[in-house]
Amino acid sequence: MLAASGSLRPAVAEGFRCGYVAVVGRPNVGKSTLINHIIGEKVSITSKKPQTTRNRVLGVVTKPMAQFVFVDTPGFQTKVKTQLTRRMNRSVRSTLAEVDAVVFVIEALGWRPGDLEVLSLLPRDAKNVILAVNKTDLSKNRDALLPLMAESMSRYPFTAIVPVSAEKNRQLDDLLAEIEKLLPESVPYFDPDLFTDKSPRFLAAETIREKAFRLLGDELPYGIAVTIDKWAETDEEATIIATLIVERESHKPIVIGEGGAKLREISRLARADIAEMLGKRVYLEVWVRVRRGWSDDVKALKTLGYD
Ligand SMILES: Nc1nc2c(ncn2[C@@H]2O[C@H](COP(=O)(O)OP(=O)(O)OP(=O)(O)O)[C@@H](O)[C@H]2O)c(=O)[nH]1
Ligand SMILES: [Mg+2]
Repeated sequence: MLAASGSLRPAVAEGFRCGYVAVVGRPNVGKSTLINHIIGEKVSITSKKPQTTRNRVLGVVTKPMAQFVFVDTPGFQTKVKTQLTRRMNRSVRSTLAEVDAVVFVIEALGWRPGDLEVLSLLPRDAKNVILAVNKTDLSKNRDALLPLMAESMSRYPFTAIVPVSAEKNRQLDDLLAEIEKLLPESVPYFDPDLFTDKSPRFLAAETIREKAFRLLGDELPYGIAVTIDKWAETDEEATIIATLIVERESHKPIVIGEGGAKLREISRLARADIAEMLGKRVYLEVWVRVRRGWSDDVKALKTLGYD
């Protein structure tokens, strides 16, 4: 459609809405899973372990009458204070100030002290905060949701409360409908075909980190980062060389595993996901390197992309 001024404008329906939606909550409540399942693409890695998400990741979904630009944020946490967690918390705070709507996520099993800490970051008079009560598939008794909703309203004046199961894709459309009401009328910000702002390179590095998070024991993963050292692509295949960075010499054998078994498994699973994402054959080589205390080292964080 050619506008009167002569400039090209996208043809959007009258009343089309578009806006930024922050998804916040304490670690591990299912923020990234929720965004991935709403979008239908893997834009943000997930794991059973808290503090999986480290960067702000955009996930975009375009419906007939609205475009939602989700901002996945790291789970806000107060226990471990390194330069990395400080940066993660700062990104949650700054995101809150910039968005049109906020989806605050808790688990259906009830409020926890960590949830209240995140809640205290929200302005008291905001009229754009929706509570998503996630993991409803885990609560055996659906009646327990009613008192939980009442308790939630006494804690904060949420605009709406929507029980969902991100994992089982339950009531995600209801959540979208509530969010849509909060978005301003606008042309879409992004090409409707696009679903994230992140490059395949970033997503590949994150995929390797996800497999390490999922396959390694409890303590190690927080000290893991991934760099992509080589990326060469043709139409048919991609050759990727990556390094898993650990914080201590003693971590190296744990990541490598007996006879290299652990590292091979991390590589195998990551390669399969990356091949699916790129739609081509992938040759992936993963090395392990020690960078002492990187998560508390400002310079190291910068080179690893966590600034
Ligand atoms: N049963 C169940 N598990 C879920 C649901 N949504 C997420 N999970 C699980 O909860 C865990 C944490 O999910 P994530 O999406 O990584 O959580 P997060 O809030 O992004 O975590 P951080 O990035 O660490 O803050 C994973 O093991 C998910 O599979 C759900 O609806 N039901
Ligand atoms: Mg996450």
